Amino acid sequence: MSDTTPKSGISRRDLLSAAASGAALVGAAGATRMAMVGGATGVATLAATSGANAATTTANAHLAPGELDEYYGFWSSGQCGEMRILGIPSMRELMRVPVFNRCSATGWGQTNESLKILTENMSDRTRNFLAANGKKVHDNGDLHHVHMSFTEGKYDGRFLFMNDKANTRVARIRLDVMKPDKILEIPNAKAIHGLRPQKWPRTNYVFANGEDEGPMINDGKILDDPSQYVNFYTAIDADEMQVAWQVMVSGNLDNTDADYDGKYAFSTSYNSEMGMNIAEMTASELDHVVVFNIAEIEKGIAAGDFIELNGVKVIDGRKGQNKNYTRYIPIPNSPHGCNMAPDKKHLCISGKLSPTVSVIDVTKLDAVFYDGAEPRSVVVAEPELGLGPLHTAFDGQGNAFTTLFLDSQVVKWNIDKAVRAYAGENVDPIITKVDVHYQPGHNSTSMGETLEADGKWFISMNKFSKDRFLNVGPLKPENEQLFALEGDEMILMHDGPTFAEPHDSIIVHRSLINPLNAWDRQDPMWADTRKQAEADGVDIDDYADTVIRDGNKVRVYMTSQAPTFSLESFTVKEGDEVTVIVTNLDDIDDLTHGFTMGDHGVAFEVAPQATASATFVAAKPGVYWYYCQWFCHALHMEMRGRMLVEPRSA
Ligand code: RUQ
Ligand code: CUA
Repeated sequence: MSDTTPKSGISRRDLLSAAASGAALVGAAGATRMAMVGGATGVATLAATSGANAATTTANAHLAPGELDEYYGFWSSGQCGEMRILGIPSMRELMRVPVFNRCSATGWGQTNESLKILTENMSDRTRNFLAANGKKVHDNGDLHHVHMSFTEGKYDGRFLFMNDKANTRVARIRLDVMKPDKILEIPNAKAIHGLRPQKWPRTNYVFANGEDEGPMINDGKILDDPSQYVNFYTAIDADEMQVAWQVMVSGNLDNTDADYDGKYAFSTSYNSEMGMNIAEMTASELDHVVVFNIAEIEKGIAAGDFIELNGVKVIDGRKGQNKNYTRYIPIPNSPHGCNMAPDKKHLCISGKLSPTVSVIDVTKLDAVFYDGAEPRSVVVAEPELGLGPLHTAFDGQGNAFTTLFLDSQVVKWNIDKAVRAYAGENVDPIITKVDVHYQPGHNSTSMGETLEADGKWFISMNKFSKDRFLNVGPLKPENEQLFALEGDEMILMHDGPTFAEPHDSIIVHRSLINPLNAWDRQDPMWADTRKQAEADGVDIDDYADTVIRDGNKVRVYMTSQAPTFSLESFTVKEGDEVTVIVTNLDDIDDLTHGFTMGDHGVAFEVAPQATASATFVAAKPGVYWYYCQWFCHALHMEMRGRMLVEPRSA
């Protein structure tokens, strides 16, 4: 890596050597800031302390073969762009659900059904950009935050929502089939990072943070003039999956959460300076939390107090806007995590570059909006917990757990005691600290972001694994550590290596999740395909072996039933655009087939009772075997057929 010297005059080497002297981290905020930048080097000094927590416990994370987990874990995957499903407490990975990525196994990003979902809410600007690059969809995503829909502060088992920071998108997954049904490109905003569903009265909105600032209209007319850059906060209509409104704000938006009253939503903001490099971005000791007043914003929209940008109604909620849409609460220092406690009252803002968590009493916000109270008057505690606090989770019994990135620890602390200490009482809010391995980011507790937080399990999602596993080369997995929560103790039960890079997770009791074993034949996923079949006079709910020629378009309808496809072969002409439509007539639990066209880069999954299709141009004359790539039967290898591509001249 080159040792570049940024404009600020601080070289990368300076930053790294500042971080290396670990003892210097405590104290001056400036030193802490540098330590964050060079955080990776700090890891080297930490010794593994495995076994330190090996206390006896009645909790059991080991499930015997065949035993089912009590909880579902829904995991983000960061730059992999998929969502993952784990069983908790076993930490077994149960499924990967492609969302923003392209998946070789399932055909996500290739089947016509998935392409529709990936492209139907895409802007023309993006469509044209992709076409110029020979593509229909982005092949990557950066999925940080997965959260479930709520009804009255509790998970309601309908949908999961998630962000794509890389390409500014939000997706929704249906929990009945565990597949995305909507993917939305967010206009105006740049890089959707924090994302949370509204908790109360239900998830009418999904709130999404735009992390990077840019020109209000980003068409190349304004480039290197940061004074004209803005950020956008987006409220998405969760039922329609369309943008409801946006608020223009000052400062980068990082993480977000909503209250349990349906009144306010919140975002941490780590670059109130609107700086363009690290020195500028971290110059000020105080950044802020933006509070969004949902009813006032709705009123403002209804009253016409908005501008329209790319088809979206945008309210101006920047600092100094002098209206009741937003308030800016000063918080030290580049705050990151934004977590609403299940006591309905306390919002915990993790200080990142400050060793503190700022606790906001949300019942005091009305006074700030309507009675001119000082913004900081809502801060009712600011316990000093350790270095690099990033995210906070809750046990539903008044306690909080905060990850300390720099200290490689998790601290359990009591919210009420922190409030009393802030008021002057001589109490220590810290209950316990445990070492984690290493550099934790997010954490989560079982049901912890809902009114049903049960305080049984805790996950620390650690960015570094170092020496925890067999060495697999320079690229190491991350490490996720599962703790049982018992009384005041946190007992380490399990290390789970994981591929790049789950940021966040939720742990949901299995009683709330009840997916199908086979698709409903009328599922909307393939509604367009069904319409085309009807036009072609083909009944896709029944045995089909029909080839329809429509100019140089050829539609090949076939069905799968272990161990055969209904078509043993079909013939097309060189240059034909071929669409293969496969319906899986098998309805037995777990009897998935697949369709792979050899040497054509075409493959997709067809689960029980599903229909799926893919389109390609038959540009290579010859004989090509297609086969089922999902092991389905003793005669699975024999489940194949031929595509004969006649040369054009013939
Ligand atoms: S962030 S490690 Cu993308 Cu949720 Cu805090
Ligand atoms: Cu069908 Cu393998």
